[in-house]
Amino acid sequence: MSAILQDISEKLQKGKMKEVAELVKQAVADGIQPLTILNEGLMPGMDIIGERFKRNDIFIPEVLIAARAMAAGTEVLRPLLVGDQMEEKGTVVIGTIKDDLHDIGKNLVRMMMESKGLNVIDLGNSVPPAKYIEAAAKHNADIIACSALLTTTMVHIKDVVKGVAESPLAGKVKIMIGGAPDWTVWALCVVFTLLWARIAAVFANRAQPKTLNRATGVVLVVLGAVIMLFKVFA
Ligand code: B12
Repeated sequence: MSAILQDISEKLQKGKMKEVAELVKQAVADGIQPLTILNEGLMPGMDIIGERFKRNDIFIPEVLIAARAMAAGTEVLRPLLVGDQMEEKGTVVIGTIKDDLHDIGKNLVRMMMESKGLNVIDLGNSVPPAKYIEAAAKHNADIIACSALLTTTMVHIKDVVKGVAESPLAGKVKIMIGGAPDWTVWALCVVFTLLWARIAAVFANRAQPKTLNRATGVVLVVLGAVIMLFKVFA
């Protein structure tokens, strides 16, 4: 890692908001690619914060100030990553799911989507499932994107899937989910969503009941439970 990227990572960990923004500007001026600054400067800093938070080496206030520094850095990169898009390729409604306040990853995904010419409607954080569906209908969206970082909040994603399956948006809007810092959470998210999508589809009578493969659902749930137990007790 170059010295300036290392410096960005270290200042981010210390929560030095202004210095991170200045260093990011400096790195841009030095000709370092915005994605390199993001992936090799800002993100590694946040990863270390995550690890230290997990070990109880630091606590919420330190994480919050590091998160603010990360946001200051990504704001500098935002116009460079997003660029000028002439033609809109579709509309995405994005938000962090109900009761979840983590929005750094969601904001990055928004920027990446905007950089690809998508019109992104950002609903912010702690978004109730019904609000995604209302917004998607209002803006004629092609995609609903849900971010969830907590094991306790990811379960609300199934209500988005269910809500879409039971609304006139069924079959028109695609649902993207992401944001797990931990692969167990992600695996469980996928399991719940797939399972719920199947159940909702059958109840809504929009799929042939014969196509419901119960064995797949059972295997996914068992797999999710085994992964979770392994993670908790290993
Ligand atoms: C920053 C942070 C906070 C900040 C959030 C500030 C903010 N504005 O976002 C604060 C201090 C508020 C916070 C609070 C809490 N946090 Co916190 N937090 C983190 C931390 C350290 C970093 C998250 C982050 O921003 N990462 C950087 C971004 C860029 O990565 P990302 O979010 O994963 O996003 C990327 C991908 O996942 C993906 N992505 C994200 N969203 C989406 C959406 C779609 C559609 C797609 C396709 C992709 C995608 O793209 C992004 C770019 O690559 C993580 C640890 C970690 N390792 O992740 C814990 C972590 C998520 N927090 C955790 C916890 C427990 C909490 C609290 C409950 C703590 C408490 N006791 O109060 C509270 C909950 C508050 C709430 N109700 O939401 C746990 C969650 C554990 C779990 N399995 O549930 C973690 C994993 C820490 C840990 N190891 O214990 N937290």
